[in-house]
Amino acid sequence: MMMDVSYNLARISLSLGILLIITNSVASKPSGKRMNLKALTIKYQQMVCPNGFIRYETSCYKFSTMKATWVEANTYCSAMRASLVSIETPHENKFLIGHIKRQWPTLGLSFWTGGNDLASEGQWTWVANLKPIRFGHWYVSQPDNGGKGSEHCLELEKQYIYHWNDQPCHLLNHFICEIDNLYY
Ligand SMILES: [Ca+2]
Ligand SMILES: [Ca+2]
Repeated sequence: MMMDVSYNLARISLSLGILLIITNSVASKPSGKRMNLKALTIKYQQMVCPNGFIRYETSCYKFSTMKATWVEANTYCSAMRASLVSIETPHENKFLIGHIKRQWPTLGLSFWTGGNDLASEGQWTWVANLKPIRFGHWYVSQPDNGGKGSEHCLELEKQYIYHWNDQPCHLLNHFICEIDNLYY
């Protein structure tokens, strides 16, 4: 009886071993079809943004049509599997401002971004990844932590031609959500 059990276990081990060898050889030498499928999947993900979002480079953006506090805006973006926008390059900044100017040439709306120094005064980070803000497009003399030191959220300010400004987070602004890298 023990012999039988050992024999069967040995057979199972052998079968598993062969299966592993086959699996490894397939994985290490991907066929053309496998590679094409992966490339197609990535291409598809890069082409598609959810409804209401627009594409720029590797991100999708949604410009809100309503106003909210910074915290409400952040919650709204999260509900769409997005974050308040992180503006990490001059190109990205230029695209966002260009879009606002084209879409709302006369209305002049200010927009919340994900920038904030809520955790530590003067230490500006993006809410999406908590990374420090490196690139900056602040208006002259901003950030000034005005309003008796109550400005901890970063907006694109209409009065400053969409340069960056720190503003009290409880004020109502339009806002921009971003899905970065398109792997949502
Ligand atoms: Ca970004
Ligand atoms: Ca300010």
